[in-house]
Amino acid sequence: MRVAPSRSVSWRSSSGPSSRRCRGPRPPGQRSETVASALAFPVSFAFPPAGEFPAGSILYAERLTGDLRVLTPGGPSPGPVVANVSVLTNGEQGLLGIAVAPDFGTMPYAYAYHTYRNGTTGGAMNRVIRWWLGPTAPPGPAPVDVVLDGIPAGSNHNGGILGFAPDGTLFATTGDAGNSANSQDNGTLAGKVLRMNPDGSIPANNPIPGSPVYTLGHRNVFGLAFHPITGTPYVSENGPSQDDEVNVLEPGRNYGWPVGTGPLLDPRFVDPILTFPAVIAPTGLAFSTGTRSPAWRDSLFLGDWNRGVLQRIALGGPTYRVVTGTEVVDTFGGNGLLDVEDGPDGYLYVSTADAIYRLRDAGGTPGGASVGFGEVLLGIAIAVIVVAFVGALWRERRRRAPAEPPRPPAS
Ligand SMILES: [Ca+2]
Repeated sequence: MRVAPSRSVSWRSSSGPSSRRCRGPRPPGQRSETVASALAFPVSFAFPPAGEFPAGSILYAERLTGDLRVLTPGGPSPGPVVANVSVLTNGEQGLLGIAVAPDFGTMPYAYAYHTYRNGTTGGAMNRVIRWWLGPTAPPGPAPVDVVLDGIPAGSNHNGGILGFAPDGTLFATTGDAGNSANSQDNGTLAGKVLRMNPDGSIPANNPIPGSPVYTLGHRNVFGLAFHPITGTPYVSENGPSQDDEVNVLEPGRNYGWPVGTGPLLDPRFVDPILTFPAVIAPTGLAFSTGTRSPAWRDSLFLGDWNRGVLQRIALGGPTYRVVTGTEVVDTFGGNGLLDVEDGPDGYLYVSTADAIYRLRDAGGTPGGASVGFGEVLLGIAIAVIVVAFVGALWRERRRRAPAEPPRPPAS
């Protein structure tokens, strides 16, 4: 068993890349097209169902301002502010994660995880809030409704990713808040993955009665996704100077930090399904539902901050915990990746420090999929080439026909 050194991976921190750094326009990855640029650290984004916002809209969070903004098709970029919450932004703090309620059409709540100054302790703390974005909301910024409070904050390791499970419960990832002992202590919400009802109450079937703690032993989690078939949560996890991980969550289980990292082969701990020996600083995680790219269906997609790489992780085995292959899908170079999401239009989306991109599909057209503008243009181009080719053949045949020798009679 290895005891991990304490050196931390500093991504999103004030000492590392941040939105404060002056960046010029950067090209997207080779497989991606720009959805919106000149954004201010869109650390997390989500797709609200059509209703309060036009179909195809994207809600995104700005880490350093606490603004929730909306991109609408054909609308301005950056998008207008629809909600705001005050944030502390030391190190990796800020407005860190957002999610929209699964029943957003009737209950238009946007959920957020942010760092703030707690009035009682006077110190930094993380919490989960929600904003009502419905038409009946009073004028002005949407009021803040606290869902879960009391998550310890540090300058680094604040976690902050939100996601709704298929059963409608809300998951939140945290970090050890700079104190690794937190991760093995179920008396604190730091170093955990948390599960709650949308109103912040504790689900009756949580592993620890009355506690939002779902799993323990995490160092810092920036990626969360639910398997499309099993509904099981998967997370990406930042190791110290080695052993970044992808883990499958089992309720009540221990993922090892700080006792060790990577595969520990110890029955007390759940080993990762994938370990990266060198530090990549893993970030967003999403499953593709594959309506655009059948070859990607039910694959896991992982972004990272250090390399700016989006990779596909193919899964197999009876419970999809066996990694059957990995491949780099796109590279963004100096653009570290933040969030990765599967869009309602069937395309994968990623965000970097200043933009949101959409990935073109992996090839193959599934039945029933709508045809995009680019595909129509390609079809027209192919048709023009075919018509021109056939026409040229026909003219050539007519021109040459008189000179052709008579065919020999069939024997
Ligand atoms: Ca681990």
